Amino acid sequence: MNAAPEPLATRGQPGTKDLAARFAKEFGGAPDGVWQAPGRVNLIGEHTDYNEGFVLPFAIDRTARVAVRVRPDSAVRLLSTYGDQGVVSTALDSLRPGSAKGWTKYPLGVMWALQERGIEVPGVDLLLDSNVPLGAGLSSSHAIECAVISALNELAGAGLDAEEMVLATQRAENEFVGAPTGIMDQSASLRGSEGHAVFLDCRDQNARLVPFETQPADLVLLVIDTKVSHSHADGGYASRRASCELGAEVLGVKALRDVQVGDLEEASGLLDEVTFRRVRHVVTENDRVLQTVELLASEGPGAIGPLLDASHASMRDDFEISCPELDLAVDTARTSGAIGARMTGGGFGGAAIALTPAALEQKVRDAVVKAFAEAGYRAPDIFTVSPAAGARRVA
Ligand code: GAF
Repeated sequence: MNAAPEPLATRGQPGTKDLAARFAKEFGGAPDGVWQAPGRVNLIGEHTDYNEGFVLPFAIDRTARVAVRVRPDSAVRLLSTYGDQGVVSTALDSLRPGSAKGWTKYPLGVMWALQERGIEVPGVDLLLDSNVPLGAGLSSSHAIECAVISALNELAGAGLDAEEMVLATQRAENEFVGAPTGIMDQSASLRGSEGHAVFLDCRDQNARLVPFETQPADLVLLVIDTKVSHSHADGGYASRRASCELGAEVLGVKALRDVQVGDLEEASGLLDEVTFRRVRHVVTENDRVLQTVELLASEGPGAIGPLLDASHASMRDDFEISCPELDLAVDTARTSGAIGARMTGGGFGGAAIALTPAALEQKVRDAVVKAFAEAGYRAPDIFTVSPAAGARRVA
């Protein structure tokens, strides 16, 4: 019987040499290279990306890595260091939306999307390793896609820039994987930089790196993974997106990005009650992103707590994408010392973030663990993150 794989969240990651050695053992011979891409935390700006609005995510120091070697034919052989699926073999010309299963959807989706762009993708052998927790709202799937597209862009000599890679991975997610997601996650993974958040205008992909360092302010950013697993290919994400599109149509704008906080009163008379609340979340969230960027520059991270709290309340009450575990994590973190907390990512499960004075980190951790135990919830996984480098070749 196989031993159960160690949970991703607690795994160390093999060094690039170890990954290359494992590749050689599984496939025979050395890989052409090793590429890595990080997961992300979104500081603020949720469900604004597909409304052509603003987001402020950062790349984290948890990464997906791929060791890849070009083959002389059009076969693809895929293996991961976790799970027990064994080598999955397929052919490039047989890739169709819906044809792949499990984690292989992500690398194969990227290959499919590149071919759809007219890029001649070579057959490859590929070994994946990742320590981005799966289903935790930290974008484990985009980390895989961004590592793979970085590798293939180079190996195929495609010469895509970050903007084009963002669009190709979005197409892989939307059409091949079937998740109607926006462009935030892959933008953070591809454009991330140590010590910075990525301030992205999702209308034109204009990106600016914004310094975000918690240490000098004696703060830590805690991630509380509730272990409530979610998928954006389920109906909740798509139905929120549909509400936003309906709201924009009724209000006569191209996207909700074009609605300002001052327009909300008038909008309330034009929209049904639920659509209005969805619209209000997006409009106020865009405004909170802009305020966060300004406050980070003028006063530093210690000033953004109330905006994080307001963002969570808006997602809980107006957008209705939180869940009891996320609310408990956020409320407990706040009452035990965090200066601001919110769920992060698409919602319906996953993780919360809590900006916490370093001196109170243990108190917050203990309080959250205790509250989860008392509520009868699964024990959460709690760890700190800081902004890390984006996707790159590491060997
Ligand atoms: C998920 C999606 F992938 C992003 O595009 C974004 O919409 C996010 O949910 C919500 O802000 O992570």
